[in-house]
Amino acid sequence: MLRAALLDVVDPTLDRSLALGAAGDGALHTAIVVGVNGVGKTTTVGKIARVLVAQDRTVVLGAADTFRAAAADQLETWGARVGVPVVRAHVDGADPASVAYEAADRARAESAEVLLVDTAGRLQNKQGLMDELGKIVRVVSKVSPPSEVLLVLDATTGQNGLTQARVFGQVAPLTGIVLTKLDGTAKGGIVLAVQRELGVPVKFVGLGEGADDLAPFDPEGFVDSLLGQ
Ligand SMILES: Nc1nc2c(ncn2[C@@H]2O[C@H](COP(=O)(O)OP(=O)(O)O)[C@@H](O)[C@H]2O)c(=O)[nH]1
Ligand SMILES: [Mg+2]
Repeated sequence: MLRAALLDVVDPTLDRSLALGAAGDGALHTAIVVGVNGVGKTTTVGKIARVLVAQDRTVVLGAADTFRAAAADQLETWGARVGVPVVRAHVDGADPASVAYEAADRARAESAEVLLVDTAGRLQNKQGLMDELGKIVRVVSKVSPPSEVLLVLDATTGQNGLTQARVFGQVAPLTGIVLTKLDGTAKGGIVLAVQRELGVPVKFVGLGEGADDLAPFDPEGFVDSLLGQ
């Protein structure tokens, strides 16, 4: 009965596919990845790019975490690994929104099919972060309104995951959740509450640090793992 009740909460009927159009549809589709520091945003961007490349789609990455140069370096490493171009700031501390815009502009100029924008997640300055993310969404929307805004949550997060969801949900309508670090001992049960709070599904899970360690969310497997089966 518990298993059935949990499965009901997870809701296996939700559409968990990425709303990024179809190969060859001629349009540019944009996804923005948000979440607090260290949850796995940059890694997730790299992994999603890998999935898209495997589907023969052309991808551009935007490094809109300009706070630390290392963040753009990390995304560039992912770009090289999966074979997609990365647009990054020319100077340290550049405006994240202008980098995001430049990435969108390049994606459009190159007739790329998907733009993935990586962002910073310093929650310490909530208003600053919201302003920054809001501006990123606005400028990118001038070129290609994001059809996905993915919230990345770390499976080790507890109740704070709900706070994160509320904060980021105020910036832009979130369209999906990525639950990372599910390869560890944490089971990530908080996503059930987050999914209900936001009304959007968990779409992917992160199962490691490698390029292929991203999997579609499996409601049954998730519930069984929660129940220790
Ligand atoms: N074990 C594990 N580690 C992950 C996963 N996703 C990301 N990481 C690691 O978590 C750390 C932070 O990831 P990063 O993408 O830089 O987080 P960001 O600050 O949100 O961009 C890095 O060491 C990643 O390799 C995952 O699914 N499993
Ligand atoms: Mg990052």
